Amino acid sequence: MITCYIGLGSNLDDPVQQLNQAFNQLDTLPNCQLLSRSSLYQSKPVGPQDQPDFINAVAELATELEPLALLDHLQGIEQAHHRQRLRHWGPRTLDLDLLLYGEQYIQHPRLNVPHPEMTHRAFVLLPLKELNPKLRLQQQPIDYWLEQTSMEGLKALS
Ligand code: ROI
Repeated sequence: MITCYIGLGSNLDDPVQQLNQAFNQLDTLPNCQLLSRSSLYQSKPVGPQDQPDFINAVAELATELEPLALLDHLQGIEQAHHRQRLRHWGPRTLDLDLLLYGEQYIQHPRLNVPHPEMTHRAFVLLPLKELNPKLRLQQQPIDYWLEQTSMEGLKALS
């Protein structure tokens, strides 16, 4: 079993429900078990500002799937949520990003792990810290990255 972390994001069509459903779907993937789910966070969009705020969260998943097989399943869940690529960095019903896959580094045309942007994004770092405060990213404790990242526009939902 490998422990991996998946970032969830939505800013269309009842984002809270999109994320709650996605957590359940992650738990039902073959050879996977949802270990824990972070709180939900509301965040200002990174990228174009003329779109709704996002709801973000992180899932901790134990898996026996290989990374690309897991990616196929994540994209299947996105499709089930009618994910459409309307515009680059535009609004979406559901985004599932494979952030970390154990300690592995993966460089593949379809997949880069650790996720290249994750150390700069408060809406990823804060829920991730909730799940694993001792996590290290690029040899640094997660707090190192959080200290360099603006928390503006980010709030935990009850
Ligand atoms: N902005 C926020 N706040 N949350 C996201 O999940 C998110 N996802 C994206 C872009 C459009 C880059 N901006 C985001 O893909």
